Amino acid sequence: MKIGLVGYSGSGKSSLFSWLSGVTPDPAAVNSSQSAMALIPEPRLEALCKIYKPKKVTYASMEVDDTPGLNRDHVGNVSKLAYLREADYLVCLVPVFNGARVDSEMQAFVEDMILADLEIVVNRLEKIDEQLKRHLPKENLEKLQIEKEALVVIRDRLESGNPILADEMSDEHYHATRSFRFLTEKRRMIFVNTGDDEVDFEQYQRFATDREPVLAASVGLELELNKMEPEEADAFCQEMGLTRVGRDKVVRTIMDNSGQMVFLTAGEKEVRSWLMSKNGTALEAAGRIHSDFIKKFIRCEVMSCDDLTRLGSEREVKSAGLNHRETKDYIVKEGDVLLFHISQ
Ligand SMILES: Nc1nc2c(ncn2[C@@H]2O[C@H](COP(=O)(O)OP(=O)(O)OP(=O)(O)O)[C@@H](O)[C@H]2O)c(=O)[nH]1
Ligand SMILES: [Mg+2]
Repeated sequence: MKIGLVGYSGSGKSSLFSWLSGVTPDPAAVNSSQSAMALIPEPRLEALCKIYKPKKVTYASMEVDDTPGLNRDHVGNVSKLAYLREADYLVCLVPVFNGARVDSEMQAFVEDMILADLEIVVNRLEKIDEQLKRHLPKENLEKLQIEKEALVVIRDRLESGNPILADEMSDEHYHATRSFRFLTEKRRMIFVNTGDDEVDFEQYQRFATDREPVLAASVGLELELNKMEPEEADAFCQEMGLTRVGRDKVVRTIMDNSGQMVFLTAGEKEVRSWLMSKNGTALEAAGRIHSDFIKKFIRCEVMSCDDLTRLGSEREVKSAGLNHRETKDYIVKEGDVLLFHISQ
């Protein structure tokens, strides 16, 4: 899953990208998108290591994409937003540290996304109309007509200033248009980039809705503190009266809001955390490890990481009857430790 960082110029996207991934964006590539992996903090891995003493420990990571800054005068934003088509989830930065207002910034941003989607819809409708003038096989004709019907509904919504809502579309219309990967249809959150001296991060929750959760942190301050030793950073904050949100909370909130969760695998060779979609099945989890596992899946054994670390060994979990065998349809829970049985 790709997390697209988006916002107007100077909103702190590249700073957030560096802070989360530890990678400095290439200044020569500021006009396109750049991606890097951000490790997901996972204290439970340390607890599992004490039990298994593995040769290797691997943390799950999520892909974050830095994208070109949008212009406040809207010029050129349609092509800049094209870099976000591939993103699965949008983190929209609002630079409160330089005076931006959350509501007006988000309104402008949605307007830019509407314009970008509208351009795609209008161009495609023109092409469809040209094709419809030709003689087409019945099957192709019907397909094009359904696509046109769906795009007209979408165009009308966008022209009246409303984003596309996938859950309001019929299945037929959704399938006919989902390959466009409309920006206004993507799930998103607001990232309020506060001033360094912010102490009340919770106040920004008043802008949160079900569709747009809010997270606030001072990216500039966090990036600076990141360069220090942890004790030094704490002492500095205390002395200056500064409050930090911390990378762990930010990464896990983005992970959670984007609909992802962690499952674990553990053995003497490797202890590892993995990301998967919330409410995903054991088969999907197996596919995260190796695509071959999907075909070869027989069953999986499940323990909760909490039980395992509390009781101290697999044997204890088993003798307490707390492990269970599951089929491919099992809905994986956050923090499950999974062992897959696959055919040879
Ligand atoms: N005071 C303060 N400055 C910040 C913060 N975040 C970013 N900045 C500064 O704002 C400027 C722009 O930050 P970037 O991270 O490059 O912003 P961007 O969104 O990538 O900008 P573009 O790539 O031009 O769109 C830099 O000088 C940062 O040091 C913050 O939280 N507080
Ligand atoms: Mg940048």
